Amino acid sequence: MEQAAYRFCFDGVPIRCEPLGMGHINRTYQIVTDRERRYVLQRISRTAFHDIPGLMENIAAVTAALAQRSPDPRSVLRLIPASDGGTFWTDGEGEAWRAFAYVEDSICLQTPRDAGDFAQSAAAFGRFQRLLRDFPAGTLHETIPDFHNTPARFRRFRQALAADVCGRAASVRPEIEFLLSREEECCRLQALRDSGELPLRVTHNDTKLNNVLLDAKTRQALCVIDLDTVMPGLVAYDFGDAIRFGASTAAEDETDLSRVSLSLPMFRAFADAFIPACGGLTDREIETLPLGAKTITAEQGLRFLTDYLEGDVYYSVSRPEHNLLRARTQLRLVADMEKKWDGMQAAAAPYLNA
Ligand code: GN1
Ligand code: MG
Repeated sequence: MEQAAYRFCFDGVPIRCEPLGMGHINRTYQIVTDRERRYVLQRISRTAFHDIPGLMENIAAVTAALAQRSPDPRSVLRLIPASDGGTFWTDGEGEAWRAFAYVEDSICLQTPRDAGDFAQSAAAFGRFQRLLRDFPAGTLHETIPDFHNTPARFRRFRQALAADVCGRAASVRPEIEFLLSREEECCRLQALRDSGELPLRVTHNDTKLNNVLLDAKTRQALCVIDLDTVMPGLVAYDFGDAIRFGASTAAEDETDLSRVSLSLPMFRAFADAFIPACGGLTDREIETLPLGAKTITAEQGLRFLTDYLEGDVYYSVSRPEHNLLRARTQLRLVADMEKKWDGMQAAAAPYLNA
């Protein structure tokens, strides 16, 4: 990491470096230079991303398009070129590094303080999508193929189950049954995508609350970050992933499952800010937003459980059962969504045009 810190066109010489953020995939550091400039330095996960030039091309193109369409420089991530002029630098071990300007006076939340914070993240993700409406989606590389293809996620899950390389499957039977019994419903969105009933848009695909920066003073939405998974997708994915994380009453790895539930007020606050900010959604898209929340939550449970079965190779974990704990919170949330299904649908209904 020390080496990487000297390979970018920073203003000044790096004098401090410390870990930053709570991402599960890349390693992130904050760099401070002798000219008191701050930067974000990231090592991009090779486990998650197999086409790093393609990924960086996406980020360069998307940030350039956003910068053209938004006047405030703090509202868009700014890539810092490597000393050789490239968008990333590869070290002697083949690890790829990139750098961004640090967005000054910003905060990144793990939990919303109130519905206002959550609505701000909704406005930011909605705006992100609206600004990229005319972006040529076909030019984007698919950085993780089948990222939110739920049927494909179920196929991989079954493979992990059959291989059971860590001998963990027998101890998670209830979780396995829970997911398999919801497979049909959770594959519906993909069918609507395949049939063209739902339009493809440029989506972020990882819309956790901690992937938005808010202004530290005003708590207004500033900037959408973590652009690794910007790809063509369904609006329901972005809605769903945001709800799964930010409208849960507990953390993603809460150990006391009785604390995990869906907050309907938070769900409504998100829908009320997100739908208008996207603008121009079709009725079919609006109708399927609750299904997006359920599908992405179940899919996330499936992904955590798959990683648990495969021996924790994808998500960073800080204890042995971490992925299992995370999977359990997701399933608990799905079960609670089933109880609150009518309320979820009622929140989207006022936005239908017809
Ligand atoms: C990962 O990198 P981070 O922590 O923002 C993951 C998301 C998951 C999330 C679960 C590329 O996001 O898809 O929803 O963890 N990103 C990738 O917290 O797999
Ligand atoms: Mg992130």
